[in-house]
Amino acid sequence: MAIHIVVCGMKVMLSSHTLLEVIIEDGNSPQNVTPMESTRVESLEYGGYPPEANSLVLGDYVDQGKQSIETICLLLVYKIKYKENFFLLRGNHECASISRIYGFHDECKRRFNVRLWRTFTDCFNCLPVAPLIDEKIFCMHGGLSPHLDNLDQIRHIARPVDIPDHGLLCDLLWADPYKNVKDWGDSDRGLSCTFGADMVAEFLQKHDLDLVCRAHQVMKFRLRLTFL
Ligand SMILES: [Mn+2]
Repeated sequence: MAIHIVVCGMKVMLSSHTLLEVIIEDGNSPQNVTPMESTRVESLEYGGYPPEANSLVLGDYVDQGKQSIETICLLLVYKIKYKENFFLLRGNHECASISRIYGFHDECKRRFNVRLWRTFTDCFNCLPVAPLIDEKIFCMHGGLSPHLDNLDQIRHIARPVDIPDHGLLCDLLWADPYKNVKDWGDSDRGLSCTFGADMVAEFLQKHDLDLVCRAHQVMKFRLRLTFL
């Protein structure tokens, strides 16, 4: 059953673009824009479940506890059933090299088999990486990238694709904002980079956007406006 859900989910993911473009119509705005790391599926209780509420979930569905299989399967089923109301994008844990080490591989092996984990990683390689909401709000799991000059670069990332250890796709999934540092910097994570408020302001102005929205760091109160 799980394999069937994953294969179905993979097809649905590939049918959407790498740069997801979501246009808000009346009653169509995402009530949930949710990083999964801190609260996981429970966070849907704040904004509502599909199809009554629309959700955009910002990645890291696996490696976060003992029931990652249930979490990712439920989210994939929501996506399969409510394609227009429910949007998933890729977190840095939706990757073979990370989920191999941080728990998801072992969970699949213990409860089912390694083949299931491999099928999941094939599906992860198909997830979209950066939604653009109403042409004004740019989202990703990690952050901005010094390699990102034009949003077409994201549109042109072909999938299935593994997450590389440097470059645009790596930064979109791994970069972090730094409050009191300007420009681009080295990340303590050992890959990707950090970016300051000046880089966000420049990016927003250049692309005529209002907001960058990301996940990747656990927030005590679910949400923090880093650069306001
Ligand atoms: Mn993350």
